[in-house]
Amino acid sequence: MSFYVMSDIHGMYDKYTAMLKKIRFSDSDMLFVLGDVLDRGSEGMRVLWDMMMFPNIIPILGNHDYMAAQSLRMLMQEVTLESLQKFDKEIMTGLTEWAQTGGMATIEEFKKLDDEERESVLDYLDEFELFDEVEAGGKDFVLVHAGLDNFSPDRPLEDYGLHEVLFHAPDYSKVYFPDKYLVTGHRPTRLEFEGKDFWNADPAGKYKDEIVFTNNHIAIDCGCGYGGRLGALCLDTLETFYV
Ligand SMILES: [Mn+2]
Repeated sequence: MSFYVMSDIHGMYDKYTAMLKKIRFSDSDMLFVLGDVLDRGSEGMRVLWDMMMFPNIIPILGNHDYMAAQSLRMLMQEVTLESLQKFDKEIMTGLTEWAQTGGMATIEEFKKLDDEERESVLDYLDEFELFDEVEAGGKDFVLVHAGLDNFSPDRPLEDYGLHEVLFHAPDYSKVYFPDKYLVTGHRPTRLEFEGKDFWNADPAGKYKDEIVFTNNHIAIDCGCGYGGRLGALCLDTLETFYV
């Protein structure tokens, strides 16, 4: 059996299924998906639906999955005087931010589900963990989508709040855990390590879009949602895979 991680699938169903094939994912393996399954690409719901069928896929929450879950629950609410009174600037800002960062693709797909499917998807999103820890191949790993903001070596992982693990990339120039690897997604490695051309897809292959190992960090977002690649890592062997 092997442990695998991938992250930031961003609705790219074909890359996700191709990756499962590539790593020969089996019932005895375990895969941690480090968030941002949804938004940007057009088939995030389809990826979620597939993940739900695997008891050995462990989902960890990303900021996009969180924003989507919050916003979709809001949109599903029946409009009443009471619901309108609760609708404030913060909620409006949340919806706008989500729409501007790829949420429309998710809404389009969500509309096509029936009521029961919508509930199943939202229930599944509620199960996503904020972090996980695993030992594989004699090494210890902390798995989180972005975080850990306001890091201190003395802080237990349970102490970090939602916003501290979802929205802020770590400082990759610093070692956080001398005896563990911190595995993160969230920021494409092309942005963090290769350049600053965040938005443009790159048909010319300017970016390598590779998993980066540095200072006991492993950054695994290979820009799948930006026209780059989906990366996966086998934790036991540290072997990398790309689609
Ligand atoms: Mn993210």
